Amino acid sequence: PAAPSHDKALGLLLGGALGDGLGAPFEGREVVEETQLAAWEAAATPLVHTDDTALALVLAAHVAERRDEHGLDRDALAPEFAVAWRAEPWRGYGSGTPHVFGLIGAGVPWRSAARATFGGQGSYGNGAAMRVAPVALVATSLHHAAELGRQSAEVTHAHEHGQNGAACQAAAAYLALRSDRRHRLDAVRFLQDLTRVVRSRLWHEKFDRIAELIRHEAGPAHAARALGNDVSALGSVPLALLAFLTRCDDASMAIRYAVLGGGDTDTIASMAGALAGARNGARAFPEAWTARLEAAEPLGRLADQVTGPLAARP
Ligand code: R7I
Ligand code: MG
Ligand code: MG
Ligand code: MG
Repeated sequence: PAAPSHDKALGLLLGGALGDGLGAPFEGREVVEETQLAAWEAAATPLVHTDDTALALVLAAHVAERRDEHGLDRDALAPEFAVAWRAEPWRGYGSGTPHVFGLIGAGVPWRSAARATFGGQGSYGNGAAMRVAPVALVATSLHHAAELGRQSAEVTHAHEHGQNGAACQAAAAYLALRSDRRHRLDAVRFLQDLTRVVRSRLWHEKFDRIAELIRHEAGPAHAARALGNDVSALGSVPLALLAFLTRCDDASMAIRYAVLGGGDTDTIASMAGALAGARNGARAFPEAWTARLEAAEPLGRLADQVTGPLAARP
């Protein structure tokens, strides 16, 4: 398939950063007041990003670099993540990931490092899902997107849920990129497609619940109770998916819905924002928001790199 349009590629990248920056002040709050969110949306201060976008930038650069191979190299990717964490450890990282990055930086192979946390089972956190959307920009099929997502997760998240979360979000980003905003998005069909690439009963149960919440036009607080809004992959990726699917034609509303769900707001809104931007394009977000993004320039260059003409190989 052809590369996605520049507007959709940029939308995916900026949407992720917008959700991160707009959600970050509310991370960990169970209740987010609409008036507080509206005030933060209308503010003019820079949207400083957290670990979510810091690592998405690394992964985006990694796949952009290998664009003509449509793949990723885990042995190179692991130290690239570790270097980014080492340079800016203050970006709000979880507890397990810095440990993994420290080991990788010390030369421990990523496969062992990723198994060294949480009693040897590895992390089921959402840290692999939160950074994964850019792999969809170079994926050649739905299955390929899920596979790239899974591979990118393996270097830090050994637990199957950490990996399933990344596969799910990567596949959803692929579907969102390929969807045409001039046509209604069929949420049931979208979830059925995800069922084919995320093969886990627990995840399928979440997909069923998402469909039901959409049918009932559930609000964010109710949805957060039904699906979870915590730092686990299984307890956050589904809410992000719902925020996108239920507000799929209004990119700003998708982010707003995700933040109002509370809990891991930067991460859930970042994942929802990437999907919303992938479907609706960068121009769907208010200019006043994107102008505040700390990472607007590097994200713009990455969108150019993945959609521009292929560089000639020596
Ligand atoms: O997955 P990870 O990078 O976390 C991402 C989150 C996002 O909200 C970011 O915005 C940032 O704030 O952090 O980091 P991990 O430390 O691997 O996982 C996150 C949390 O999930 C951990 O701190 C644990 O509380 C929990 N967790 C587990 N607890 C018990 N057993 C993850 N895996 C396990 C586990 O196997
Ligand atoms: Mg964060
Ligand atoms: Mg945090
Ligand atoms: Mg978070």
